[in-house]
Amino acid sequence: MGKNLTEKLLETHIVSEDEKSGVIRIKIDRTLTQDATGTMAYLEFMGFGIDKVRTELSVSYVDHNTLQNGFMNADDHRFLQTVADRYGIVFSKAGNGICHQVNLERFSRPGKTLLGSDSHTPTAGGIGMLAIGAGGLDVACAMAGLPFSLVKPKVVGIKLVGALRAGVSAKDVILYILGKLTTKGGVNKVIEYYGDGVKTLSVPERATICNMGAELGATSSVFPSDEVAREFLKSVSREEDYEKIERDEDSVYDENYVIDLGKIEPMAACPDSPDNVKKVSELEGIKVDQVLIGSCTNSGYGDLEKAASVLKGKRAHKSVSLAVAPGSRRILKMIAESGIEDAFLGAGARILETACGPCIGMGLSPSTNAVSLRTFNRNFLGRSGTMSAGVYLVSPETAAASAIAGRITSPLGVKTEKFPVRDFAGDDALVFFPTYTEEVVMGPNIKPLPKFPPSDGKAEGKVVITLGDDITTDHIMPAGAKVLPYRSNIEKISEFVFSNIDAGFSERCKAVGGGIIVAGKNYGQGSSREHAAIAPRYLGIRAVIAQSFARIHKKNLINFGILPVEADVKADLFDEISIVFDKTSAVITNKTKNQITEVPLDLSEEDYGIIMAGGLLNIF
Ligand code: MIC
Ligand code: SF4
Repeated sequence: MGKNLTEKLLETHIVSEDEKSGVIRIKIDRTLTQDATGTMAYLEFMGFGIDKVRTELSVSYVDHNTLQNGFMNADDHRFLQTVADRYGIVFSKAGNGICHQVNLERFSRPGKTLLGSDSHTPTAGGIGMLAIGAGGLDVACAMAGLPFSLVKPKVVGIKLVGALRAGVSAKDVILYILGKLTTKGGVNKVIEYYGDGVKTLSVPERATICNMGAELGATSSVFPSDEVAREFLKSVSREEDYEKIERDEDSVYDENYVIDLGKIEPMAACPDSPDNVKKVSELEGIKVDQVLIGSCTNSGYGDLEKAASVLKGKRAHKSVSLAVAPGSRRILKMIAESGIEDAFLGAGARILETACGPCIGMGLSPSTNAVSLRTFNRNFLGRSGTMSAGVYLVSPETAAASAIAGRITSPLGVKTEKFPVRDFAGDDALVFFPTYTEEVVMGPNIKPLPKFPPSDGKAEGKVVITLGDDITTDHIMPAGAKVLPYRSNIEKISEFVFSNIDAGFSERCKAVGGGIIVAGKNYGQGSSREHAAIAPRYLGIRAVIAQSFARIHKKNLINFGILPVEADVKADLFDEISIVFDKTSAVITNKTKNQITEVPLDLSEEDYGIIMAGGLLNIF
């Protein structure tokens, strides 16, 4: 029997496999960081005392905190640039673009593994990379040349047949999949796309689909590297990086689905979850206040071209605030040259910086109770910066058609126009290759990493919060303009833990000396931000008891010495809990309710060692 693409990518990188725990370790060829997670990752890396990164390529991007309201973000950027130069990392300066978009254009390579301290790193699966999101500490370890451990993923095969109809795009495909599989559907799985329909999708369209595999909770998503991939690499003057990598025809999958692209309709993820998906036709008529086009999901040339061709010669409705953030400087130059920018300007759009911007709540928060249509990938409560806003995730065509009408409008059947432009390699005006001459510069907001004591096999304390299902890292550790400047200052950022849903959380933890979090299913879905683990740990959290965890967050908890326990226990605020654990099991005693629950612990040997040490940093 032949091999599927995922098996091929894993087989060339596998270092070891533990059949008992199902954990594999793989070699990481390349790494990616962005500024909001990068400062911690590099502080951690520097702590290892290694002279130079040991990967074949590591790139540090600045794209999240570009607002610079105060000296803090700018200090972070300077720190990141000097660290990059000192340790052999390529630096992509603020203004060069969103990490995943720039990576695709400038640094992607089929067949390689990529570990990134951002959950949307799998975007690069659109060109046949095995790209995985992880916490900063895991990326720091990969930069130190260590293999990455993960649960051996199951492989889901999605066969694409047919072709998309006019007005329907790749975004609608992944939204359709999210509606079916949900935000829990991809945990510890790789989603692999194959079939004749694949050929009809460009690399950026494939990248859009892989990008939102993160919202499925998937370890990664992959498309084959075929002639379409070659053409893409040629268009960015990197044809020499092409390598054909495809599944064997007789390979099989753990789960199988078939999607007829011709039957997909424009879709929208309704507030407040990417899997709350409906057909746009069911939502038509809802009044729209804001339309934002951009983010690592839909900021490529083709996305902007589709939106511009709907908007060309028309004006956005007077009650709609329309803004566009191109994904990279290269795309900004291309849209300027091809007339796309003119179409946007003529429609009354604000052109934003090439960065994450409003996707991570850095500006453009909608008004009270507003309806905001975004081509982004996440609509978690409060992420836009406005708790009462209703955020819908849509395709560029739906965004543009709705901006004109001022109401949600289906673009089905709308033909889009080509705005031809010469192939554009972009330039490296904002890319800096290491010269090994800089001294690392640390501003006053960059604080040393906190130290945590080893464990004695017990986690005790009061329940400090009880939560339901699908708690996101945006609930745990909000982002946005107020909080992001403190990503390198754990003491300060810890004041904001759960602040959007429970304003008293950090004070309560301080009053009772930390304790235990009790939650439902899929705890920690969303971002890779390890701050959602370090900051609670700093506040004294010792264990999270949840019915299930999202992959990246579970690893982050372990890395910072918080015990993740999979159990369904009923507890109330301030109940006194004691957890006594060994390698394989935990006994949870709710002393207040006089209840004892024994559960198996889903930890590898390595994870257990990390928890007992009080976190991975104590092992180095
Ligand atoms: C996000 O989209 O939530 C982010 C901001 O890109 C995060 C990383 C972070 O919190 O810095 C992610 O997706 O990992
Ligand atoms: Fe940036 Fe948004 Fe993409 Fe995260 S999801 S990397 S914040 S554009």
